[in-house]
This record gives sequence, C-alpha cells and structure tokens, in this order.
Amino acid sequence: MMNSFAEDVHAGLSSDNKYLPSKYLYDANGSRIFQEIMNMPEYYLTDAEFEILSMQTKQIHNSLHFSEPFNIIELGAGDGFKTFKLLEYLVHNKVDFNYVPIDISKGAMDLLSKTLKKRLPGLKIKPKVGDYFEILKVNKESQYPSLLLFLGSNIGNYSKEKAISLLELFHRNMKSGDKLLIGFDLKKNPITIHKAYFDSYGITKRFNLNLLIRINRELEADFKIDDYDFYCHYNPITGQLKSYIVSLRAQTVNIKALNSAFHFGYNELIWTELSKKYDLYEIDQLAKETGFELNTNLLDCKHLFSDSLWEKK
Ligand code: AVJ
Repeated sequence: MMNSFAEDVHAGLSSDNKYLPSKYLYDANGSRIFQEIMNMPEYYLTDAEFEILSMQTKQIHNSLHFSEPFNIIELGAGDGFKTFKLLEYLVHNKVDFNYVPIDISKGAMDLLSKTLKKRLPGLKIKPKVGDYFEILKVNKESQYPSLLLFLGSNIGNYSKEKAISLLELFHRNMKSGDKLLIGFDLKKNPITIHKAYFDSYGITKRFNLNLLIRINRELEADFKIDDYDFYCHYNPITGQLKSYIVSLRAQTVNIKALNSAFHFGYNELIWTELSKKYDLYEIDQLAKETGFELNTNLLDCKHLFSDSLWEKK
C-alpha cells in the first residue's frame, strides 16, 4: 500500500509538467526553514500581518458583534505568534472566549499551549491536532458564535478552483453570524514580491530543495541535491508567484518506495508552489462567489497585506 505522500509524488513526477504539492514542504526541517523565511526582512508578509493583528485589535473585536462566550478557531495556527496580540487584548479586556488553535503538527500545538498558558494565564485554550475538516464539523454544532482565522496568506497556495471549494467548505461548516478573518497578500510592486521569494541568502532555495531531501529519506530515493537549483517567477498581471526546482543536468532518479525511476531533462522544472497575490476587487469577488458578505478589509500602513473579515449571513 502506498501512503498519500508516495501517491502524490508519483502522480506529480509522472506528469508532463512535473509538480510536487506544496503542503509537503512542511516536514520538521521545512517548518524550521519556513521560520527562517518569516524572519527575513524581505519577507514582508509576516511583519505586515503582525502589524494588522496588533494595531487593529480593537476594530476587529468591535466588528464581531458577538455575544459571549464565543470561539476563536485558528486554522493552521503554527507557532501562533501572529495571533498573540489579539488574544492578549481580549484577555486584558476580560472578554469571554475560547481559543481553539488547530494544526497538523502536534509539536507546534504543544509548544503553543505551553507558551500561551505561561504568557496569558487567563486564556481558555483548547488546542486540536489534526486536519481542520473534523474540527469544523464540530463548530457547526457549537452553541456559541465563532470567529475562524485563516491567516498568513495560506489561501495563496490554492488555485482559484481549490480556493473556492475550500472557502465553500468553511461556509458549509459555519453558523449564520459566524465570521472568517482571512489573510491575503496584496498585489504590489513586482520587485518587492520577487525579493521576498527569490532571496539572496538562499533560504527559499533550501526550503524547496528540502522537499527532495524528504523524498530521499521517506521514499528511499537518490536525488543528488547539488544537481538542482531553485527558480521563481512572478506574473504581475495574474498575481501568481510560482516556485520551481530546476534540474541542472539530464538525470534519472530512482525512488525505491515507488518502484520507479524518473527522468529529468536538462533544465527541466518541477513546480513546487503557487503563492497567489490578490487585489481588493478579487477579494470582494471571491467572498461573493463563495456565499460570504465582506465586512471590512484591514490593511497594514503600507498596504502590503489584507486581513479581510467575512461573515456568513
Ligand atoms: C505559508 C504559503 C503563505 O506562499 O508566502 C514562503 C510559503 N513559500 N516562501 C507563501 C512560502 C516561499 C508562504 N505561505
């Protein structure tokens, strides 16, 4: 029996235009490298969203119009760093709510609960480990109103069709009056975007090549990492930033767990990630197409990023 990682690698590398799904970038090493990315000054997304979530806490709280207690459910919470200021504001103002961070990484959730229990002793935190579909089902049955958080421009990894079905899934599992705060990276000067992803330290390159290291380890493959490079391209018209691994030689790779060999041509690409950038019109359209009402777009002072507050009517 093949697991889903094996199946997805097989499908991606057998395709005419080779690809690997971006969700596999986040093994333990990949998650650590992603932390390094977030710490680069060029990766403006982290600072911009942190500014929104720390400077506009009051506006966010006031726009909810929730009865208490309510739930804050964070999908893909990770280290929860971005959300801290919002939680802190609510706790200090004696707002009655449950914080439910969800992540596939148990390590991340253990660390987050430990840190938050220490730094915000008044916080009611109920972390969940797993994929968020199960937890969303539970939300539908909750007697309390909920705010869903889907931050960090994670929506950017989804194609238009996949973004729509994900948002429709959120919508189906929300109660009337529930809200969704969703992070979008905005279209901007293309040079700024290019610098955030094609960094001169080579951190994003390491982040991508780590996927080959993971395939070597988990699927017993023999990728020679030095024979591959990283490339990314931003199209300012469509807002699509696409990342690739480049094969620097014509070469064949054996993947034991797949019982297969794959040929890579000279300069052949493996597409690894889509990071879609939006404008405010597209955000509005996306909300409408998926049945939501857009309440407000909260932007940072440089207008690099938007946390958009949507409501299920
Ligand atoms: C975590 C998906 C939002 O697309 O900007 C960062 C991942 N990839 N640098 C993004 C990422 C390369 C990131 N997201």
